[in-house]
Amino acid sequence: MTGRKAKKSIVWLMLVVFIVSTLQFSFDSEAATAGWKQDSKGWWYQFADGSYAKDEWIQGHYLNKKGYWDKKWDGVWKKNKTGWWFQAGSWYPKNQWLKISRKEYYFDAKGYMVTNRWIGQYYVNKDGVYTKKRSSTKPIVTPKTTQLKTPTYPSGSPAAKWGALQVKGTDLCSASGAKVQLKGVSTFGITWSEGVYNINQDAFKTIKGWGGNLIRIAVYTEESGGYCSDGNKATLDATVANAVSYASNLGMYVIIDWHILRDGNPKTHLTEAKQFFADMSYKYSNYDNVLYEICNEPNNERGNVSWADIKSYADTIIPIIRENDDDAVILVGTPNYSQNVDEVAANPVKQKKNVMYSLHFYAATHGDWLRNKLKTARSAGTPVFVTESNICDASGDGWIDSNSAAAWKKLINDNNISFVGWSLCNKNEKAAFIKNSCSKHSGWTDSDLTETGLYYKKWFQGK
Ligand code: IDC
Repeated sequence: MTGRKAKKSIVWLMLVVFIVSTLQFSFDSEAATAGWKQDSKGWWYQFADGSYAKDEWIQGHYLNKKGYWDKKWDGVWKKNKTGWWFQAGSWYPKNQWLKISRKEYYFDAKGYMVTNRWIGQYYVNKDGVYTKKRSSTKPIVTPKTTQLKTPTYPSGSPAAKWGALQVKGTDLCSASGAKVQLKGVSTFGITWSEGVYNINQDAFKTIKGWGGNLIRIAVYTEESGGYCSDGNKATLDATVANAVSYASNLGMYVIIDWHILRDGNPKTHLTEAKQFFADMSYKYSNYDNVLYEICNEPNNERGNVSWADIKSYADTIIPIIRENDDDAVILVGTPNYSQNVDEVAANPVKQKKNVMYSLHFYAATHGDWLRNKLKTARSAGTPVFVTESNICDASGDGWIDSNSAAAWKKLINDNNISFVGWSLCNKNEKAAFIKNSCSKHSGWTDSDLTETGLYYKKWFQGK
């Protein structure tokens, strides 16, 4: 190497070092200066990580495939009765994905933004935003239902005020994060006329008038007329649909309850359960007021059913619901007729988001020992929802224990726990809300109600 060349290389080396260090410097400083940039070719947009926007919209401006602003495609979100679309100049997207403000949206054949649905392997949530991908193009269970449009809840109603509920810690909360207490009634089994009689708009309105904000629909599985025995599925589906629409028209929340009982093990009718929840969660994925109770009361009538068995069932059903609805509240039954909520904490379900666990009490049978399970569960971080209860004994008849009822009420109210009373019927049993002598199917006055019915009415009223 000649002297001159050596000098030259030192100069080059110094230059390289200088460039590298300024590059380093500029990368660091880029972090602080993300935003619009301009060069001789036009405007472009840089992100905090140093990368730049291309083939996407930022603040309504289209950055083309090379990353430069192309004014003629400036875009804006628009909305009509059918839904949202994105108008970019004179064009709007159809049957395609679009990246807007760093989020991926899908637009249907008519150009409307799609919500709560799988587009092939990709899922868009209720805001229309792509959130997740599954490994296969096929759903776990293909729904056989049609997805319904987002309902409009009456203004000021519970569903309009609170929106899509969420679980935070052990609490049920509104979409905006405030603690809420759902309180309501369960229909009697929709498999029977006593149940169906009181499923009508006025009946639910009467409950709402008492301060109730929740209806639970008891879909028995194995009992006579049940979904998995000799019941007519189409009729039962229609009854569920009616009940959901009445509740939704009133802006009340509604639990679709897979009422296992005699079947004991939730896996007894696993195939039907999978299809049922695929169907319901697809149909109602746009409904913020629908909750899913996946097994009423697991029990040992057909051999031991442990929490591990229930958990394994839940870990099968929850992903099926989540494929269609990524945020609905899901209620999971617990061992021994939904009593052992204290067993959950050691081994909760896999997908924990917006999952709560059911506790059922019948005050005359279940005393301090069951209240203690509730306390233990909550202190261990388990969110509990009382999806069924009564002030009488567990047979649904027998006697009423006012002291135990008062203790339950206090514990539940003190902890803002959501609860449901069993049941809205006039059957000749203590658990019924309506006197056997009353044949009205709505608009019940105090003299039409049983001791149980009056108790819950007052409870809803905050008395
Ligand atoms: C009962 C009804 C009763 C009906 C029976 C069918 O009150 O009229 O004949 O179901 O098996 C539960 C169950 C709920 C029971 C209720 C009262 O979830 O289905 O309803 N109960 O026994 N758990 C504890 C009590």
